[in-house]
Amino acid sequence: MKITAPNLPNMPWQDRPAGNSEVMWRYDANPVIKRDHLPNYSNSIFNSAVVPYKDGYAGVFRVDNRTVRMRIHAGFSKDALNWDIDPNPIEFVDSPDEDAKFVYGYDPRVVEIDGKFYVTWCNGYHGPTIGVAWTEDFKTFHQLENAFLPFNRNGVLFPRKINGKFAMFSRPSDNGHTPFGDIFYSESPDMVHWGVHRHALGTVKIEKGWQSTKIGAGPIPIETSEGWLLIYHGVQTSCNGYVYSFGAALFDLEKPWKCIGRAAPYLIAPWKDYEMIGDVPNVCFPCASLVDGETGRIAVYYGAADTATCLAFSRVQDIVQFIKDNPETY
Ligand code: BMA
Repeated sequence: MKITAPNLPNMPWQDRPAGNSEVMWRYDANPVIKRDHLPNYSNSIFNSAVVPYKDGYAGVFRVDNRTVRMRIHAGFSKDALNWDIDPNPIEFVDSPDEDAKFVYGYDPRVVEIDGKFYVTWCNGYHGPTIGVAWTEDFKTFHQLENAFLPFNRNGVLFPRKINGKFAMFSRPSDNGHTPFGDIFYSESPDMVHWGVHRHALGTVKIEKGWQSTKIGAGPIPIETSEGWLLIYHGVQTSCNGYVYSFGAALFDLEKPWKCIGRAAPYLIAPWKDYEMIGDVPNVCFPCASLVDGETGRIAVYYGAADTATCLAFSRVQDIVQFIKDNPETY
């Protein structure tokens, strides 16, 4: 299987522990970024995005500060484990208009497309919608128009143009703790005007399972010869509230709104104390992954309990096989 990703021989990695047969396993030193990483400032650092940058890594981090307001901060790392996060939030420049400025920021994603790094995040505009900006150095961030009408969350760009257009998954929602939600696909000629919307993936309502309430795209989709591999979160409504897990699906390379495979079981669900205990209990929320194109090693960055940032490992080939071996037939 061919994986379109750079070679990252120095990316974070741990072999599957002896005796473990799970498709995905956790970093044994989780959380990799703790809630108090920015002393006297951060309340929590989670649902954050990292990418390869120069001879190391860069990232955009969701930092809720101690007024518990949601901000996004840039950061750099040599090894993608030890992060130097700017204590000051990103201040966007060039916002096209008063009506398209940064209001708040959460759940960022980052992707490199044709040499520019694009950031999408949940921005405020009469409720949540998808903010978009670009940077070349993770110091100056140029803001573009919000991609969609409110309410929307989980805007996740594809890593290349598809049929000549930028492409994005998103999840239309409401203004609250949305109790519904499917993943849609949209395209744009210019990163400003988005249209040609297609329904891509729905919830699985049967027996109130892990992805029965709502779902949302997670890390940037990974291009493989078998299709686009998407890791996405799914939410179940339990008698104790929402439970956020994550799983995997494959989409057609040319028509990425067409799902060609989806695993019925989740990859990771909140089992560990640091996923079950925190500001919002029972949340595993993936926003980024690093993939080594040569070996297929993947490190998924996910927010744990809306408090800290964690890592889990697998191989892209193994996740694709897991989808094939455990198909959701609903
Ligand atoms: C979602 C977002 C995420 C968060 C999750 C669980 O609506 O706000 O940032 O991780 O809820 O609280």
